[in-house]
Parts: sequence; C-alpha cells; structure tokens
Amino acid sequence: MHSDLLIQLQNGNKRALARAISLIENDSEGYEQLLESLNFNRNIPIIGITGPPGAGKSTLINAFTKYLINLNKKVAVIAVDPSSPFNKGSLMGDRLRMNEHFLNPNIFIRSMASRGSLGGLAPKIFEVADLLKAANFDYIIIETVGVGQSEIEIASLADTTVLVLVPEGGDEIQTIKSGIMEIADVFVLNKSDRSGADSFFKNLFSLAHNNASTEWETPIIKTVAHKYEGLEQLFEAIEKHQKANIFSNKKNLLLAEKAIMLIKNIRVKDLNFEYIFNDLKEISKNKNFNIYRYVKKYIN
Ligand SMILES: Nc1nc2c(ncn2[C@@H]2O[C@H](COP(=O)(O)OP(=O)(O)O)[C@@H](O)[C@H]2O)c(=O)[nH]1
Ligand SMILES: [Mg+2]
Repeated sequence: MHSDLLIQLQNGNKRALARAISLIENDSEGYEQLLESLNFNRNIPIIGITGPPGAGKSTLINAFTKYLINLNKKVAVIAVDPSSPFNKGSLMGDRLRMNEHFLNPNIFIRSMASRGSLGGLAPKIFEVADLLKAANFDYIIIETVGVGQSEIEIASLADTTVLVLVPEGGDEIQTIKSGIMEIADVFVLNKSDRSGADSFFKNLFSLAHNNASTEWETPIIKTVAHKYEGLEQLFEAIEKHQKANIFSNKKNLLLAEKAIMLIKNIRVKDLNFEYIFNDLKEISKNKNFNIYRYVKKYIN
C-alpha cells in the first residue's frame, strides 16, 4: 500500500504527487488501492479549457494561473498533448511560458499524452484529476486541443467547460464543429484586440443565446490573454457557473458518465492492439474469416 504517498500528497508534496501520477499512468502495483483510498470532502472545480489550436488557450491559462495565485489559490494545470508530431512546437512554447511557474509551490504543472485515443483525452485523466483533488488544490485546469473527440470528452470531465474562440474567419462562426457550441459553459472570445472582434461577439451572442429554454445563459468573456485582460471577468463567470452547477442535474449526469467510462476502461484493459493487429493480419487471410466470430472469443 502507498499510504505514505497518500499522506504526502495530501500535505501538498509535489514530488509525491508526481510519483502518484506516474504510478497511475503506468498501472503500477498498488495504484488501484491508492485510488480507492482517496477521499473527496472538498468541492474542487475542474475547469476544462478547450478550443482550436492557436486560439490562445495556453497563453490564457498562463495568465489566469497568475491571477489565481494572486488570490492565494493553489492551482494545478494539466495539458493534454496530442501525440501528433504537428504539435511539438506549440508544446515547447507552452513549456517556456509556464517555466516561471514551475518553482512556485502553489502551482503544479503536468502534461499528459493523449496516447492512442485519437484526438481524445489522456487515458488516465479522470484518475489523475481525482489525485489532484485529493492533493488539495483549489483550482484544477485542464487544457485540451480542440481536435477529434477531446472537446466532447473534456465536457464529461470538467465541472466548467470554457471554450476559447478567436475572431478569425470573420463572421463564420457557423464553421465551428457542430456539437461544440453546446458543450461550452463559458465562451471566451480571446484576441479581442483583433479587428472584427466586435462583430464576431455579436454573432456569437445571437448564436449562443437563441435557446431561451436553458437554465444557464452561457456568458461570453472577451479576453486579451497576453495582456492579462478579461481575467477577472473570466474568474467571476467560472465562479458563478460553479454555484449554478451545484443545483443542476449536470453533476449527477457527469458522475454516471464517469462511472461508465471507468468500467469500460477496466473491461478493455487486457485488449492489446498490437496483439490483435498481428493476430488479425494472419487470420483475416482466411476465406472464412468473420470478424463477429473473431471478437466473440474476447467476450465473457
Ligand atoms: N493578438 C493576440 N494574440 C494572442 C492572444 N492570446 C494569445 N495570442 C498569441 O496566439 C498564439 C497562440 O497562442 P497559444 O496560447 O499557444 O494557443 P493555443 O494553441 O490555443 O494554446 C501565440 O503567439 C500567442 O502569443 C491575444 O489575446 N491577442
Ligand atoms: Mg496550447
């Protein structure tokens, strides 16, 4: 058992936390017991920040983290790196930007690879988020690049999902992938210093607020991330959403989705892609090959 580790991480020991995360990521001995012994007596918000590449998410998180630190909050930031080679550059930029925060005892930063799950979240992100909660952070921020399924997935993990948009492409808000508008609890219109920001805002406003029946009116916060503008408004919007959230049904829905996801993960744990790939490469040459009969041997 890792009871020492648990105590250390609950006391805010960042090295213990990093070790615990690795333990979980690697399915190391005792990781299940560690998770089972966590307790959650504080209501710590998970803030998901998503949006297209280049929208300024990392810049915003960097600025917002500073803002929160000045309010004496302890902040954890998880950046979910897509394993795609195309994002290496931006990742380096993030590292440099966040560097100044690494030594601050009230900030914990970690990146996790979205291994395998195409464009999705990192495989152990739910478990890691729970570790962070146990480590007594006040704010947990998770950045995901808005590609593939990650926006949808982040909405099932985060208590408040912030969708970062930029006034690019002029009035073409309609180009936002369908299903994405709905996941936002808060819109951020970053790069509000750009021309066209006002008309983009108006369009977004009418698009976001044409559904009068919802209980939560999704606010639109204008920010200029690299100039630290709009942070207070963002903070207030998130806080307001957290309070509204407590009385909403969303928390219960999220909990059910989370349970189903964890069960699914445990059930598929022994499925090895490489093994099945090689197995199929041979078997499928057979004229009588049938994939439904093939998968049957993995069921029950
Ligand atoms: N003009 C302007 N540029 C910004 C703003 N926020 C971020 N940027 C720039 O946009 C680029 C992409 O930012 P980054 O945070 O890496 O975007 P991410 O891919 O969404 O994480 C960087 O060059 C930032 O300096 C903003 O509010 N206004
Ligand atoms: Mg980024």
